[in-house]
Amino acid sequence: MTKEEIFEEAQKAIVESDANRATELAERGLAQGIDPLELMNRGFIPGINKVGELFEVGKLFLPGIILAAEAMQKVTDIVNAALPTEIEKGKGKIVIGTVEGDIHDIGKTIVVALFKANGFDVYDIGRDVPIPRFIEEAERVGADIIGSSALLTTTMDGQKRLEEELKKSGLRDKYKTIVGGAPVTQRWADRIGADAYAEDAADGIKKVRHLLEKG
Ligand code: B1M
Repeated sequence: MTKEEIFEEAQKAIVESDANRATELAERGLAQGIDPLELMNRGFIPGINKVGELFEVGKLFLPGIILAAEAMQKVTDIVNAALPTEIEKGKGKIVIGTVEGDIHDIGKTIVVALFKANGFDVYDIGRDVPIPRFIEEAERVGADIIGSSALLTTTMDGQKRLEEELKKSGLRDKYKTIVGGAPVTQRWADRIGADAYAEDAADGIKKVRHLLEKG
């Protein structure tokens, strides 16, 4: 199969919630030497985005998204495990989680895997994480950066509360913050006072490096 055919089939497998086919394609793509991130960005992620679109227009219902998400989770695990790892570790400590009220974590898992692969110490505190917990964990591990993910317009507010809580506790200058998630934008980051916004995992690496350089 050509690279383009794999991307096309990968997208289809997610839309059809065919976990077996999706994992087979992930393995095949990696064996053919396709870059893991390209495989996600051009194959599987467009598939899950399509699922979101079908849901939005009422052509697919919640059980359908759940099945597609399960298939997506499986391929994410396979592809993440194939990310080449930097030998040099200890480039910075990052606490990351999906905010309170939000259980979407596929994107965050990709971001976490890429951060780890690039030599950062990542403390993944999971999903549906109460805002104070982000700060507690950052204090506990001596983090440099706090990252939050939000996938719902209603839960983006948690990212704003994180900024407010940091200010209230006098810790705002101690940490850099980065926000991400499908509905999140640079404009939102500016509005709430986050230090950076990342569009995707690769952009996250760029932004985090920049934040650490700035000190
Ligand atoms: Co939900 N969901 N969902 N869902 N879901 C969306 C987000 C939605 C847009 C679908 C739609 O209507 N089109 C919609 C939100 C609408 C809105 O807010 N305006 C929606 C809804 C409504 C819901 C429920 C309310 C449905 C219901 O119950 N009626 C419910 C809410 C549950 C809750 O959280 N409380 C719900 C539930 C679910 C499932 C559980 C079934 C499942 C999630 C499973 C899981 O994550 N374990 C699910 C899914 C899969 C989706 C869609 C289809 C796909 C999300 C995804 O995984 N994308 C989604 C549609 C969409 O977003 N297009 C949808 C792929 C992933 C790789 O992308 O997460 O954006 P993403 O991450 C990217 C970047 O954003 C960035 O990098 C990642 C990699 O490139 N990024 C960061 C993310 N975080 C970052 C952090 C960073 C840096 C970059 O630094 C810290």
